[in-house]
Amino acid sequence: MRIDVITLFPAMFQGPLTESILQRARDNGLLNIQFHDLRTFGSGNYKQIDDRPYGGGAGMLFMCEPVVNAIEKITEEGHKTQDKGHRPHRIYFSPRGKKLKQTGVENLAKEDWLILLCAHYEGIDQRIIDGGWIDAEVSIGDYVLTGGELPAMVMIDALARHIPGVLGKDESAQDESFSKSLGRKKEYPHYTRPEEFRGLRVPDVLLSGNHAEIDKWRKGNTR
Ligand code: 4GX
Repeated sequence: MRIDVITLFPAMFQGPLTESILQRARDNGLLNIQFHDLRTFGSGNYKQIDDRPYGGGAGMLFMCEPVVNAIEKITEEGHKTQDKGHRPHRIYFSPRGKKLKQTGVENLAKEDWLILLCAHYEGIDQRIIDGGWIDAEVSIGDYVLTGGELPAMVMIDALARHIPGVLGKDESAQDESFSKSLGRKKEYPHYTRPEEFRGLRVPDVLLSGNHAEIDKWRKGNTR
């Protein structure tokens, strides 16, 4: 999967996306993430990308021109290596968006090209959405963050796990929380050695070796 991220702060993505499973996926060519600094699409000596809202009020908004130029340039560049019928799925992160759920993550993992727009301040000029440059407005939860960068990282992390080959055998996404096999419920509790810790025992059934009973116990202990 190719993911193009539009952000004013590409350095924020260093760390979360350069360790462990995600870095391994990038090294293996399963995940190709490119960052695009919105500032480079700004106009004038100051490379302006934001302005004050019409009607007044606090905060600044990303302007139409730099954002649309960024989306169009990324799309055109992509068409040099992929055919033109190939369209990126363009996502904008906002608390107004549709709540991200595991089923949505699984569907997104089927895409092979995403553009993620990370806004700061009060968001973006609505005409970027109304004009058809955004396919989906997504929220990661009902709270307000300082920008769309953390939501982008959360989405990339959640969907990378569903790209075939990203998880190893021991990291399978099969029986985990919200999976189809667990009826979209939250996972059962887990225990490891020792059998007793400060008087707290591991449930007997898990030590029994009876896999039918263990399965029954696990299915009965989801939430
Ligand atoms: N889930 N943020 C977007 C800018 C903004 C402000 C107001 C629209 C209206 C968020 C979230 C989130 C912070 C990203 C504000 N956009 N994004 N940003 N919760 O809080 O996705």
